[in-house]
Amino acid sequence: MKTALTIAGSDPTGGAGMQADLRTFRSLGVYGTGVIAALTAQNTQGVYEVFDVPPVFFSRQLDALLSDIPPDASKTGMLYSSENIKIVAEKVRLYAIKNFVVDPVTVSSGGTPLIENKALEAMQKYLFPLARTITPNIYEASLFTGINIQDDKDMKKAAMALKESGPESVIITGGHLKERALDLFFDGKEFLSLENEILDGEYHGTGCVFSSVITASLALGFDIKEAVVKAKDFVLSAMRSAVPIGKGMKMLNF
Ligand code: PXL
Repeated sequence: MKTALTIAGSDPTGGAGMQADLRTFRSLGVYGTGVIAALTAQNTQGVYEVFDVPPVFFSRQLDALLSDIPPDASKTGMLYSSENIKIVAEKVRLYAIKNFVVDPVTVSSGGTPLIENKALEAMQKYLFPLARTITPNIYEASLFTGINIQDDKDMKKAAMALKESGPESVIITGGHLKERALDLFFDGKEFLSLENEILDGEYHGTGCVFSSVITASLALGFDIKEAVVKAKDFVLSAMRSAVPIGKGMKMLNF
């Protein structure tokens, strides 16, 4: 059986973070393993507190797991600290991790920071160059490039700028673009745009599930463009059947 590793934060609601990543891997027939980088106290209405796993223990988790189960693909989610980011970079090299997907998680849907301010630079400098692909949303792409993304032209500029940071490819997810829901893929040569109708309401965990479908698809041997198309379809259908489990945001259903 193919295996995929998620290195991410815990979201007790199950809608985002490690819990959502593992559920996504499972639903695609991939065996999921997980190393926790941070904990959150949250529900469907918001994130109330964040606790990052101490670097020494974080490192131990990765060594124990990776010396035993080499993943066919891996992804990162909420890593929180620059120390933890540097540890991930070190282990990706040490264990020759392939199909490494970086979801540069920065804030929760409600606006709570899920990364230290000073760690943004570390993420771009140490993790982006190791990545098969990175999956920022429009907000994150703006943050990393300084480009205020308003339309598809700005998205292309940001994708080109992000490619310069060293990943093999870039996927900017544009569910939050005004009036359009557009995802843009760029591999340094060609652009691929995928558009769909805007769905009303607030959904929790779309970014985590999107990057997890990409990761599981790479583990299964699909190429990156096939993985992007699968991820878009998977998230859309999970949004269409989303369920109001708690009092706040709807949860993806798949
Ligand atoms: O959706 C981004 C995200 C990632 N990881 C964790 C989260 C969230 C959003 O709340 O809680 C742990």
